[in-house]
Amino acid sequence: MNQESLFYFKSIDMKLTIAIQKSGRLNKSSLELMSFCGFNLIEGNGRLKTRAENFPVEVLFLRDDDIPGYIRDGVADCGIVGENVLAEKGIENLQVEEKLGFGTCRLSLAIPRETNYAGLTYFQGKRIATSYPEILSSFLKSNNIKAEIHGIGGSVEIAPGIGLSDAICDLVSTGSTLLSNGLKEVETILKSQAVLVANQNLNGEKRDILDRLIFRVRANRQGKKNKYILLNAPNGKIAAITKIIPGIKAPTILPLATEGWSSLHSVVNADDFWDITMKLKKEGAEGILVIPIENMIV
Ligand code: PRT
Ligand code: ZN
Repeated sequence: MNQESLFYFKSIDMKLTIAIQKSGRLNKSSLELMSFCGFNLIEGNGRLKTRAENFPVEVLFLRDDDIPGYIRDGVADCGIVGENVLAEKGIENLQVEEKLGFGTCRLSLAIPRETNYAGLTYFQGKRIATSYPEILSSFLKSNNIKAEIHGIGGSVEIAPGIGLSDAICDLVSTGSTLLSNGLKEVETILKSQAVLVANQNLNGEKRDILDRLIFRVRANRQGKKNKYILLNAPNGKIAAITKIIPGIKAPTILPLATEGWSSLHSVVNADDFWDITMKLKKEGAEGILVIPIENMIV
C-alpha cells in the first residue's frame, strides 16, 4: 500500500469523539448545534453513542458531570458542558475552545427572603447547602469567610425550608425556583454558559477535525448574531442609508427596474435590527426584508 492510500485509510477511520449531555438542559441545544454544523447523526438504539454519516465525528451521550473526566481520560476528545461543571471538576488537561452562548446561568448564594442582608459577613459561621462544594469553598476562602458547607446532590433550594441549612449556593437562571422557595439571591459567585472543551493533547488528525468543527460552530454563531437586510430606496438616499447599514465591507447596491430607485443589501447586528429598521424607514426606505443568516464567515 503506498503512502497516499495508507493516509486515506487512516483518515477515514479517524474520528473525533464529542461528548454531549444525554438528557437535561444542554442536550437539545447541543444536538441543534451538531445539526447546524451540518452533521447528519445516525439515530441509534438506546442512544449511548452515535456517529455522523457525513463528518468524522462520533457522539457520546453522558451525564454532564462525567464529561470533563471522560475528556481528561481520553475516552472522549472534546465535549459540550457548562462552565460551572468545569469549574467544579477542575480542567486539568482540558482547554476551552469556544463559548457557545446557550445554557447561560449563574451560581449564586441565596438566603431566606425575610432575612436582612448586609454583605458577605452574613455567611460567617452559617450552614450553606450546595452541589458545588469546590467552587463555594474557594469563594468563601478568598473572602475570609468560615462557613459549614453541606454538599447535596439535588433539590438544594429546599434545604433552608427543612432546616438543613441557613443558605444555599445554587444555579439560577430565571430566579423563579428561588422565589417559589421563599429565597432571595444575594451574591453571584460565577457566571456560566455552555462551552466546547477539548483535551489539550489531541493528535494532529483529531486536532484538524476539531478545527473544522470549530470553524462551523463559529460561522453558525456569527450567523445567529447577525441578520441579512434588503430594502428599496430612492437613489438620493443611498449615502444616508449606507451610513446606517455599512455591512461587512459595504452594502450591495443594485438598480431597480423603477427609474431612480435602488435595492440595498447588507448585514446588521441581530440585537439592533428593530432600531435600524426604524431609522431606515425615516430615511425613506421601503419594502424592508430582514432574513436570518444560517452561517456567516467574515
Ligand atoms: O443528568 P445530568 O447530570 O446530565 O444533568 P443535571 O441534572 O446535573 O443538569 P441539568 O440538565 O439540570 O443542567 C445542565 C447544565 O445546564 C448545568 O450544568 C448548567 O450549566 C446549565 N443550566 C442553565 C442550568 C440552569 N440553567 C438551571 N437553571 N442548570 C440547572 N438549573 C437549575 C438550578 O439548579 C435550579 O434548580 O434550575 C433551577 C433554577 O432555575 P430558575 O430558572 O428557576 O432560576
Ligand atoms: Zn449533572
